[in-house]
This record gives sequence, C-alpha cells and structure tokens, in this order.
Amino acid sequence: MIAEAKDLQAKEIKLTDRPKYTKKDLVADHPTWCPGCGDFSVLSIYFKMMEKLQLPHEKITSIAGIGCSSRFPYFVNAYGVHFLHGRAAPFATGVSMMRPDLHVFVFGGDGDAFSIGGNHLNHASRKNVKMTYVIMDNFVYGLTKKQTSPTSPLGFKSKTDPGGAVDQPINPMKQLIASGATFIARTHSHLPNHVMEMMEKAMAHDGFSVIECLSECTEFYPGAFDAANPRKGGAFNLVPADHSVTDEIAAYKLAMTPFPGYFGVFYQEQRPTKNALEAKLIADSKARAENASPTELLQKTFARLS
Ligand SMILES: Cc1ncc(C[n+]2csc(CCOP(=O)(O)OP(=O)(O)O)c2C)c(N)n1
Ligand code: SF4
Ligand SMILES: [Mg+2]
Repeated sequence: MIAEAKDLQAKEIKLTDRPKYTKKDLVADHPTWCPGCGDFSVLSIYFKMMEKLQLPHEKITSIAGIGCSSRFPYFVNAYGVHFLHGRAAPFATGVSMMRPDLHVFVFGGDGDAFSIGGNHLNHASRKNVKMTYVIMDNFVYGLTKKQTSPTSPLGFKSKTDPGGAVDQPINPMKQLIASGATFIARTHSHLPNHVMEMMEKAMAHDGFSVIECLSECTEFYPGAFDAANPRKGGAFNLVPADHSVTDEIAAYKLAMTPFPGYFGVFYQEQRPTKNALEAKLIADSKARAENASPTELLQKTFARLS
C-alpha cells in the first residue's frame, strides 16, 4: 500500500472515533432573512437532518445561485458555494462528478431555478446527475424586491407587472417530470416534518432528486401559501396512498390539480446516473489503454502524430 493511501486509511479510522456533532455545530452566520421568511424552516430542517444522519461534517456540501434563498450556504458551517445566479446546477454537477464521496445539496429560488437557470435545471434532470436540489419557491423574486417570477400567478402585481402578471406561469412539477428528473417531490416549509421526510427520501435516492418547497416571502408575497397551510385554514393534501410513483401519467395528473394541489413524492424511477455512466466510460477506456498513466497516453498520442 502506498504511503498516501495508508495515511488516508488512518485518517478515516480516526473519523469514526470522533464525537457526534449537533445542530449548534452547523450554525454559521446569523441568517439575514426577514422575520417569518419560509427559508428559515428549510435551513433548520437541513441542520436537523444532518444531525440525525451524522454525515461527516467535512462532507456536508451546499451549493446555491443568487437570491434570498440562495444565501443558504452562508448560514451553514460546512463546505458550500454561493455561485452565479442560475448556475448552481452546472456547478453542482462538476462537484458531484468529481467527488462521489459527497452528497451534494443545491438550494435556491424559483427565479434561480426556473428563470435564468431553467435550462441548466432541465439538463441536470435529464442527465440524472446525483444531487438533491431544493427549490424554495416563493412565487416572487425576493432579493431584488418583488419582480414577477416564472411561478407568480396570473394577476400578481409586482414591480415588473404593476397592472398584474399577464404571462402564464410554469407548472414546476409538470416541467420537472417532463425534464426527466428521477425523484420529484413537493412540500411546504410550514410543515417541517413533511419537509424533513421529503429531504430524507430525496437524499436516499440514487440520482437527481428535486423538491419544490413552497416557502413564503413574508415581505413581498405574504399569505401566498395559506391555502395549503392547515394552521391558516388551508388544506395540506397528501399525495394519495394509492398513487404509483413510477407512473408518469399519474404524476402529471397530480401536477395538474389546481393550487394548492398535492404534497409528497410525485415521481421516482431508477435510471443509471451520469456519475455511474461516466465512471464506467473512464474505467473502460483505462482498461483499453492497459491502465496507462495520462503522461503515457500523451506520449503515445505524440508518437502517433510524429
Ligand atoms: C446574471 C444575473 N441576473 C440578474 C441578477 C439579479 N438577481 C439576483 S437574485 C434575482 C432573483 C431572485 O429570485 P429567486 O431566485 O426566486 O430567489 P428569492 O430571492 O426569491 O429567494 C435576480 C433577478 C443577478 N444577480 N445576476
Ligand atoms: S425578501 Fe422575502 S424571500 Fe427574501 S428574506 Fe425577506 S421574506 Fe425571505
Ligand atoms: Mg423567489
């Protein structure tokens, strides 16, 4: 065994001996969200989940774009990146492909995910890159102080639509099913136990798992999700127990139920991940090249060219 590998093995052994961490150890900066913002709840559930699972502290990885919700990684005392607006998915793809030992989480808003980052979300979905993407959907651009987002309902008055939104909003669940995501769920930040259940299921899924989490913007769209909040007289309709999560048509039917719709896992399928497919490609080409080192491969190529 080479020295480096021995060293690594010794370190891994040490890691198993260390004391358990608590939520307190994961708290970084004080969240700068407005009082009552739904995003607080998602953050505290993430802490709770990590505390429960005891994922090695140095393996906790949260990646985000730009937006109020995308401030998420700042507030977690672990590895994370606050990247470019709409570009969280491609960044997370790179991390996921290069570091199979990590479970990559992406957090961001409806604008980040469906507007500027819409194409990236579609491609990460269809490629089935292993990660969990939590879209904190507040139906508005919060950080930039109230513009219409792709999920704002018709008639929503904002700085970009003072007379009320005229464009048909997207249906997040329909779009995610169509794009080929292999785990798709919907939840509401006011129901923490349900959020936790969805996040745990998403994390256990081997592939691209995505959750639309309704997360109220108390500043620019207060009351947006009251209709789905039992404490505000709304109805939190769970996905019916007899729903088959592998039935794509049934998932579309759930997605087409008028607001507030259903909550739970809409769709799940097992399909090889991009991570596994590329690992195989690399292993196969290494075998074809008789495990030659990169330098030897270059030398062979140059020899062929000369
Ligand atoms: C390339 C680029 N375009 C636009 C912006 C301005 N911008 C920052 S956040 C944002 C939208 C935020 O909305 P959302 O993603 O829904 O997050 P929220 O703040 O609602 O959580 C926009 C348009 C930017 N930072 N970068
Ligand atoms: S503006 Fe809205 S989304 Fe942003 S922190 Fe405040 S309540 Fe939350
Ligand atoms: Mg938003």
